[in-house]
Amino acid sequence: MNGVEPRTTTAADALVAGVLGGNRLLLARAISRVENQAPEASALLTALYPHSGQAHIIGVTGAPGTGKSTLVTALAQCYRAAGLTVGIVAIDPTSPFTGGALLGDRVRMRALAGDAGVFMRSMATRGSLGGLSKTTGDVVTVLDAAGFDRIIVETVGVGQAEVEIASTAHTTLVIEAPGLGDEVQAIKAGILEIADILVVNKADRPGMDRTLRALEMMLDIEGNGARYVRHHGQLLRVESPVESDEEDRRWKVIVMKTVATDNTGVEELRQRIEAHRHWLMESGELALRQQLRIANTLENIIRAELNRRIAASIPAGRLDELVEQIRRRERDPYSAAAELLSLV
Ligand SMILES: Nc1nc2c(ncn2[C@@H]2O[C@H](COP(=O)(O)OP(=O)(O)OP(=O)(O)O)[C@@H](O)[C@H]2O)c(=O)[nH]1
Ligand SMILES: [Mg+2]
Repeated sequence: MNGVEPRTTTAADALVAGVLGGNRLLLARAISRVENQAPEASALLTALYPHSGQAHIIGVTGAPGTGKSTLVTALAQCYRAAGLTVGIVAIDPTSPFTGGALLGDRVRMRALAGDAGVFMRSMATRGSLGGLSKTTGDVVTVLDAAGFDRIIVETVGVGQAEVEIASTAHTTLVIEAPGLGDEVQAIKAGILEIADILVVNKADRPGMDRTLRALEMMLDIEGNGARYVRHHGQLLRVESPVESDEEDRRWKVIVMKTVATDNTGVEELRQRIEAHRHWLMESGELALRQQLRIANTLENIIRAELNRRIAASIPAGRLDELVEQIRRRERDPYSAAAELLSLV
């Protein structure tokens, strides 16, 4: 014992009591500790974890500017009207939750900010070194333990982020908007595979029908019943792979239209999310998603700890030395990696 341990535990205890007791200031502080990976973070998470597991987690992803933050705000208002509490995590360096939003959006967000049933948090993506997924999961765990009924996680859909959100969320919404060349983008990112609900936001904008049709056509081809398979980049028809009663039990991915700025379609979207939640529970799919989430959490924790150990145990300058030796072909990267790993 060096005296550090008990002090850390006490600090964590006070935060745990605050989070469980609904103290917003302590909740905000607890989230900061987790986000900054403070010394008490893992004691905090260990104590909070048994209180988590009640919230329904909703992932919201899509290309920049499709209206995700606006839609999340509108959705949160609908949940409040339905009597449920909402935690919001926005992983977004340019988030209007922290500034940059139009005045109308800010007024709406401020209305939410004054509501004890809503808690919003923006997280920066910079300097995350691949640990963003873990930190997000940890922040969700804190909000979950704090008792929020629904937790909405917004990420900008570029590359890996949208795939990761699907392993963090129970229900994943993919947001598209007219006129962004979305049709092509959606295919490229394989975004349909992760969507439980597809949303065309900005339905008041020109080109909406075209986007809607393109998405529905792709769903017909690719999703909902797997009547086609991909083979060397081509879609091939598979003859009746699914029994009809089995087909009835499947979740049907549909395309929904919203105008987040005036709430059009947002209550319908909320109801569809709730329908998905019920389907998850009744079909047994919820257990599968929980397994996926837990496996993902465990892997993230191990990865983060290994990264920390690697960074802590490799002497400063040794990596650069090795790189130079390898460049001169005096060493090879395989034995160099083995040498470095032996230090960990
Ligand atoms: N016309 C119209 N504008 C919208 C709608 N939803 C959002 N907007 C506007 O679109 C702009 C971008 O909205 P955001 O909510 O910041 O979009 P975002 O997807 O969160 O953006 P990033 O987080 O930067 O990727 C804002 O000016 C919104 O007011 C909509 O349904 N219709
Ligand atoms: Mg946003």
